[in-house]
Amino acid sequence: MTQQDTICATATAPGGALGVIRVSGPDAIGITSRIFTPVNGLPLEKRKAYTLAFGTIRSANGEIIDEVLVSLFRSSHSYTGEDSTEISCHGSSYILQQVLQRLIECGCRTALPGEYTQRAFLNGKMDLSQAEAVADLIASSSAATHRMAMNQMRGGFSKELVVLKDKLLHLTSLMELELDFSDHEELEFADRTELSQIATDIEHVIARLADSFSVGNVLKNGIPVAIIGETNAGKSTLLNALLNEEKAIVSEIHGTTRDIIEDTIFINGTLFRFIDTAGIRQTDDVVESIGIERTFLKLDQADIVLWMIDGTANENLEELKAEILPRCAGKSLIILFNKSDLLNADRRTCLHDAFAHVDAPKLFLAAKGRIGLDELQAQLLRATALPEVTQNDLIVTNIRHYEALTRALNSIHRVQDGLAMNLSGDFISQDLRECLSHLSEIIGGSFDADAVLDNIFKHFCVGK
Ligand SMILES: Nc1nc2c(ncn2[C@@H]2O[C@H](COP(=O)(O)OP(=O)(O)OP(=O)(O)O)[C@@H](O)[C@H]2O)c(=O)[nH]1
Ligand SMILES: [Mg+2]
Repeated sequence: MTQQDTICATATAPGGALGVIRVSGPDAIGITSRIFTPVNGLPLEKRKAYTLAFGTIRSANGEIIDEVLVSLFRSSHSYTGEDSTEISCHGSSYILQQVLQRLIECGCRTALPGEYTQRAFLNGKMDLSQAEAVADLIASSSAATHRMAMNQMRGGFSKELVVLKDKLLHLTSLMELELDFSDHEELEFADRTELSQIATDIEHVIARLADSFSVGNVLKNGIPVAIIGETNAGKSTLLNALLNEEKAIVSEIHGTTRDIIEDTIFINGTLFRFIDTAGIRQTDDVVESIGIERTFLKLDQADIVLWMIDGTANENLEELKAEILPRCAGKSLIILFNKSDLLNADRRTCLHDAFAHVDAPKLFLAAKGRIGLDELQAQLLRATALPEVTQNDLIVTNIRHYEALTRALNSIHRVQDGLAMNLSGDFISQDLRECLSHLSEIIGGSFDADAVLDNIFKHFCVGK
């Protein structure tokens, strides 16, 4: 990919009244000018930046394709940092296709996904964490995800990291000073207690940021809710009822679901990710066994566990209890007695008694008839204690950032240990440099630029 190219792409979603085509690169204004005839005759090249020009775009044989407005941006005061134009056309996909074709005939190439934002990063218009926030902002679907992305895009996270890096540089320079001049007995160095205090301050900030990922991840991807239980209990029926669509196959055959099926929905503004799993039972079937292993994996990863019990079945529940309950420690467990449409009062009492000693909310439900769903949703909301996110909160939502922070945290822990053990400054300096380099990865400093960049930007939509 070279920035010498001038690129073009539609920046708006299809179906609107307007469609905007973006052109960016060294020849953006020249190429746009070749296909555009301004009504007042003044060519784009002679116009000032941030102005709008009204005119027509014609096909190669002179036929008018559309009447358009062209906005003009000159480097470096544009989104990409390059000369750019934005052509506002009528939103017909035919028109947009024709205009793109004209641009390509005149020397543009089609932009790759995320290439505009990638150029903005490469031209120093934003750092990497801000560039990633652009994608998050476009994808944001709730007030919380919008606030987190907006804060990150406006550089909130980057600023905190710059302060952190300054502190680390300060500590590194104190360490290296000690190394370089340790022969000079007359010189006094910062004592190790002071260095430890600086390291502890740094550790607190990195740990706080890394910890915030558990909230950030849940807000962005939904609170993981695993629906588990014996086969035929009605788990897939419940998933479908919650999602309001026939997502999972439902049948009276035991062992219908063999793989994980998941989807997200908002309940009162909170995003939940429901995970339907393979029913738990003894089986010789190899594929089903793999599915059941995955059920336990999802159970372990979930924040909330819905244990669904077929109220009409006479399974040995004690065995299941021994298997499931210890794994639910630290999670919110909700017990669901399903098929309540078939249960008489005695059976209900019997089920209730069997679970009397289990400290969890219990609900009678008929997933098939959508009975009890409102109460279940209320319980789910009660089981969730997400903090209110303000635009100033720094919450890490990106797994790449989280991983870099975790590595930085390990390095700073080694620094702290080294100081506590009075290790030589050489070792400590090495860990400090590693910590710095991990933090640099987040905003895009010293790292294998090409590989990481391509990986990040390929997840963007074309036109951004
Ligand atoms: N009467 C009644 N039947 C139900 C209810 N919920 C589910 N069923 C039926 O129970 C059977 C099993 O439902 P599924 O949703 O496939 O059960 P599952 O727990 O996903 O089963 P596996 O995928 O095999 O683990 C189907 O025939 C459903 O129609 C209910 O509330 N009442
Ligand atoms: Mg199922």
